[in-house]
Amino acid sequence: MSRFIIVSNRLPITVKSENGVPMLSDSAGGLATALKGPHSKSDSLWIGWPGDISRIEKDRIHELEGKLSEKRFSPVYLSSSEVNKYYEGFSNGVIWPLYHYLVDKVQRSAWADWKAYHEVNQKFADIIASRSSGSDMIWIHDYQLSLLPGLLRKLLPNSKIGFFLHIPFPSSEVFRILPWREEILEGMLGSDLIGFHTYSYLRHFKRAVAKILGSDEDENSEGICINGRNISLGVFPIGIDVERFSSLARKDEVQNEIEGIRHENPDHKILLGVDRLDYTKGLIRRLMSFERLLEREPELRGKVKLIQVVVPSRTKVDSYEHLKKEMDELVGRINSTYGSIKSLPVHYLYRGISQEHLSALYCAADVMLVTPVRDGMNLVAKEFVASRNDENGVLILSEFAGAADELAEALIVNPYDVDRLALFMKKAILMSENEKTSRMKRLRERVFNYDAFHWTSAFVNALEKVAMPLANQPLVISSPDDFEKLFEKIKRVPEIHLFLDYDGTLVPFAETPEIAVPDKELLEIISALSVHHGIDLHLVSGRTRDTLEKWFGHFSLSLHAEHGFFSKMSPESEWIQNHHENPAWKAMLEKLLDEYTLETPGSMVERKSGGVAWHYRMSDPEMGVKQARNIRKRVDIDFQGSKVEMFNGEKVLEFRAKGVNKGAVILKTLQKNPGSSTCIAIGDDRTDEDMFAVLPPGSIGIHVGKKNTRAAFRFADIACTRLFLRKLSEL
Ligand code: ADQ
Repeated sequence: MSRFIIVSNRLPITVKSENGVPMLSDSAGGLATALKGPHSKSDSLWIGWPGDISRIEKDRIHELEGKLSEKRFSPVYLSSSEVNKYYEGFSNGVIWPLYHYLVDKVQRSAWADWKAYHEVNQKFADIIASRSSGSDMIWIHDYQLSLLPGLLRKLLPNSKIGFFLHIPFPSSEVFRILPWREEILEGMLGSDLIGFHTYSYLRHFKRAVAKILGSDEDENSEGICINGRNISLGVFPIGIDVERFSSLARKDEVQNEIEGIRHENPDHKILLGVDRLDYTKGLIRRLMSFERLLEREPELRGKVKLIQVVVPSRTKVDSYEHLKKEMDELVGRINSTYGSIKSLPVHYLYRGISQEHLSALYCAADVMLVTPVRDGMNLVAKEFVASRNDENGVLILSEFAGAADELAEALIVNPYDVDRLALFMKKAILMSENEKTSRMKRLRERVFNYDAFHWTSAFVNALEKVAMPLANQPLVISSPDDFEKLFEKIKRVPEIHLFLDYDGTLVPFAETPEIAVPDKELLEIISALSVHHGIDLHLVSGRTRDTLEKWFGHFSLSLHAEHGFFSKMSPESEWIQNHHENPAWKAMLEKLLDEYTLETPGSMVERKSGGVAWHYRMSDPEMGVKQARNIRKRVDIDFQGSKVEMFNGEKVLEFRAKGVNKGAVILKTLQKNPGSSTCIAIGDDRTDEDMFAVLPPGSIGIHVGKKNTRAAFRFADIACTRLFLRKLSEL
């Protein structure tokens, strides 16, 4: 029976030991609240690390497991060394700062913890696989587990896997600093659906995949097609439990506390900051801006107060310790410069506080400061808005928080601009009641409509809808044992027609077409195939006659140049032109392509007799795709009615006379040989699909690589093609 499985680094509970007896308390974190709904379904399971359990007596572990199992939690135990390396090291010392664009905060020592990161992700995969029925819906959370979808896909090919990244996905320019960028992208791409808080994180991810893994960037599609799989991408901004914050604010004890705070500060405007201690939260610049405000606006001294609550976090990491020291010093400096015997301008609490106290502070504040230098979303901003049933209070929000995409009615600020932030503080303090209410009303509408439950159901619904992986996918052929199955199909046939594409099928793509010369191994294979009595060998390529002649003219085989525009059936025969119109459009088209080549660094025009190709393999991937699209649009308009056909190959736009295609080569061969109709066609790109489309029954179509294809079989790479051909030549 399939079930719903949630996976996060931490389980949403804290394990305590009371005289050695394990006790569980629920955590009130945003993720725990948001996922309460799906986890309350009777058959769901939540898998994660239960935290440090070293204080639980050994013979009481089964008791802990019983309590966890009652809540349908399944533990992944981590040793202290694993926690140090996988969690504090690689996750928080490398990925966290890098994804928040704080490259100088990346811990060099944690670089070595990649291995542990990989191992713990594998440990999660093994445990999930052991608990899964094989066809579950699995939702994995966050950057600590970015390899998990890929590792799990190998163990559970038929499960639906979703992944949500709670932190930003940075620009590919920053992401590609990571030496393990391929592994991380491939890990995430094991999912069927990947969710981000904002559209720009999604774009950055898509760009990184195009740039690093070399997939074509299709701007019209919200997904990615790679490794023969379609992966959906989506924007799902996380929300909060709005009812909880709104009703907390109505509670008597909270109302009393609000009164108390106002009573103690009768003539003060209160600015509030509530953050985890983290260098991403912009704490130092926020304090500097507040200092600047007091410096510039003497009349506000003694009339404004900043309450800054900071919850300790990652206390063992050096940069956090350093930040704490810097905070202490800055608070000391501001208070000693602008404080008086009666009051201090900064009221600084370094501890976590209860949600009731938090609620009272949110309601008592005149101005809420949420000014991270980078933040995936930021829930504090939404908690503040949900708490303000009085439709009062001003939110100052960093443009670098994901929340800024949604909360446009806040005062949006660049947190690096200390002067401007100080100006915004003043503007917020002096804002009219009318403006405050009208802004807050609209903020509340957004926060209430897109709450935690909306977020969860949007993601789960999207995951339910994504296509089941592997359905109708070609069978992957990877070993000599697999080859045997193919050979079984053709062993009794006296002759097979073998059609081979060249670039991407027999040799890897080179930076420019001239470089991809056949090597010794390939020439040996071609030679063996060409003298085999049961094989009628055809090379069908987009290359020119001259090139094919130079490389393969001496073999006993048929050459088809320019996708079948020309053919040469044996070393002794002449080239024949299969299509006879004079391509009048060609000169005009070459002129147009030359113009685009000048504008597009890295691109080039390949001139052929019957057509022309525009290559953009060496161009910036995004620019290449964009320019190819522009060329297509121009050709659609300017060449309407002419006999030119255009199509996209592998980073190349091909133009040729209508009716010329590789499929026609197969049809012509079969016409000439009415008695034998078994074919094998092997190719890697769009032009080879024309061959697969016309293969007669009993034939074998093989796609090389990771794209979507109509071929029934798939080889992972060129090495596999070569091994197959060698074995075929030995049959
Ligand atoms: P965090 O970086 O932890 O989360 P955030 O979204 O601000 O950041 O959530 C912090 C939570 O801690 C809030 O619920 C807040 O109430 C609570 N909190 C903060 N200070 C506190 C204090 N002093 N006492 C008690 N509670 C306190 C990551 C990403 C975010 C993303 C979330 C959810 O970094 O960008 O919004 O995940 O996806």
